[in-house]
Amino acid sequence: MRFDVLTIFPALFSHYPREGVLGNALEKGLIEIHAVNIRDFTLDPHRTTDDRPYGGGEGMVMKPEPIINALESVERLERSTVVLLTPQGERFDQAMARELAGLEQIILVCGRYEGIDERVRALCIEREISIGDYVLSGGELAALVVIDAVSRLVPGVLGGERSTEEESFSDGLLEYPHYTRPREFRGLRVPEVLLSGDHARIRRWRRAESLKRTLKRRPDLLEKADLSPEDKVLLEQLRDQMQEST
Ligand code: 9D3
Repeated sequence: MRFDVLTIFPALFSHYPREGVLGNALEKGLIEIHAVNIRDFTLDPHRTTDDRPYGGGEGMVMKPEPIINALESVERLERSTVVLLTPQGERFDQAMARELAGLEQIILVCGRYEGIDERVRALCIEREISIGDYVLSGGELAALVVIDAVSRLVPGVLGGERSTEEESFSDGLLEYPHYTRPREFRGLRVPEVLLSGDHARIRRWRRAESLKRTLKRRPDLLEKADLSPEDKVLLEQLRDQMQEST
């Protein structure tokens, strides 16, 4: 998977991806990240990337020429798409990450200021993505989020570690609680069942904890979750228990 990121802050893409899972993926050549400095594609002596909005108003708008020139400098692979990170985009989620992971190249355009000249959208942008309903200072952090989530789905990236199947959201539930040594920490003990060695019992306990957490914190996820008949019975019991305690 190849990511090309158009930004006025290319340095933001040098450190985060070099650590951890992404760092390993980069070293193995499973992913490539090319940060393209939009400022390098300005033609004026001041290297201007923004200008005042036609019609007036607050803030500045990113000029179209440097972005389009930067975009045209990027080598295009066969299966590629051009994405604009914007608060007006479609909400990014795991399903969208899976879809994007099927491509060979994702070109990510990061806006700053109030946004980009609308003609960049009209001419080049194939898809618009937002990572959620909060205000960021620009598209860069959102681009890193997309790069991280998509890279994890590239075959080979999650080598020895947990498979993608096992991860939260792949079956649509939140994860059960995790514990490691020591058995007792500041008076808090690891649940007995996890020390029992009874793997069937442990599996059932973890499933019940996942369902409990999801019901309590993210009931919206249960509608799309992958639930067995046993899960549904358990969920009904948990719902009844919640009713009793209120
Ligand atoms: C306070 C400025 N807002 C005026 C109504 C508009 C605005 C413009 C540019 C708000 C944020 C930004 C910069 N954000 C992004 O470019 C961005 C973003 C985000 O802010 N939240 C969630 N996902 C994304 S993707 C890109």
